[in-house]
Amino acid sequence: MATSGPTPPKSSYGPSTDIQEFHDVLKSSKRIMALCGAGLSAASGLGTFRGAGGMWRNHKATALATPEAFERDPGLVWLFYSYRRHMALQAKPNAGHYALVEASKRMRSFLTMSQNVDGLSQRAKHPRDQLKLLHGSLFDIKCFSCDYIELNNFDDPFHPLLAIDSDEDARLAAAANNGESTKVKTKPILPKNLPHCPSCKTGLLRPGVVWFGEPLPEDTVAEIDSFIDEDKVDLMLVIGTTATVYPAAGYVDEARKKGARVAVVNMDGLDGELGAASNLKRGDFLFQGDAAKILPEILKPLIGELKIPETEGV
Ligand code: BV8
Ligand code: ZN
Repeated sequence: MATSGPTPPKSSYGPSTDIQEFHDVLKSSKRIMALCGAGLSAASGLGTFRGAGGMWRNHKATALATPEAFERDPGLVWLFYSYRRHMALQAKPNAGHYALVEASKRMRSFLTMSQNVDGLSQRAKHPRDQLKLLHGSLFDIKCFSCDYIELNNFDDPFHPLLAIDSDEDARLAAAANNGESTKVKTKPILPKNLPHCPSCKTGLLRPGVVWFGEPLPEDTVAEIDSFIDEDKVDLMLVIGTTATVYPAAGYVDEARKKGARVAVVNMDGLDGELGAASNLKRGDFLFQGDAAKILPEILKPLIGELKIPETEGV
């Protein structure tokens, strides 16, 4: 069946990459959600999970992010998180974080869900009730046995035994980055010498992050579900994430069911791993590149010219 006339424009059956088109959709959007991952903090110099092969001292990062790993060798797991606390404290929020903050201040019904535990959105003063931390924070400390929790502990190191000689780690990460296997002996730390819970006295303290196999914070999930149940969702931004970890990645389809268009901001394109956001279609958007550069651009109708605050509010 020969179809006469001009070939239909490319976006007629795939995601659009046209910022003007996106601006029109943004201007007519009343309720927006955003799902963020490690790529949002990449421009701040923090490695992603997939970056450096997702390895830390030749340990698979995801393998260390489990209660089983903590039971097996709490010292090793603590060194992993102490390294990430140290790196996150050295880092600064970037224009991507600040663009989301401005958008949230200008639109109350703009809800940001972050899988990041690095604290950078909080340090960019993201309105707290519009920021949902799905996987906890490196800077909250919990007890492995009782429900003791200490919020916002920024001690670096958290315990003298967990001091990070970041040059050693930077050397190792660099070696891992260019695929060199790094035979590193991490000095074992005896559990009895690790920080214990001031409340039950017997439990080991642990980072306040959600490990694989652990449920997300109930109150956070309830707040997100009530936002989704409340009304139509016009736009779902999927920023710097492979969207392969659940239930976080499941919110992309949840928003779709509420009528949302999906807009992906990622260094990778359709040939990359976009997980739950890979089935992009007509009406959706794909902006390939650095979130710190793209977010201020695509959110301009809402936030105007983004001004990065000199000092950082902690
Ligand atoms: C649970 C905290 C049950 C710790 C993290 C359904 C199907 C399949 C599996 C499951 C399922 N449901 C549950 C599971 C199991 C599991 C899971 O999803 N497994 C996956 C691997 C298949 N889920 C769980 O275990 C969850 N819990 O299910 O509990 C339960 C229920 C009741 C009672 C008891 C138990 C808990 C999951 C949470 C785990 N914790 N983090 C820590 O950080 O150490 S997950 C962690 O990994 C991150 O938080 C994040 O979620 C994920 C990493 O993904 P990204 O952030 O996307 O990073 P990544 O490196 O992958 O990608 C970076 C992206 O950025 C790339 O696309 C890259 O191209 C892009 N990029 C890079 N630079 C830039 C950029 N983009 C823009 N600009 C740039 N500059
Ligand atoms: Zn305790």
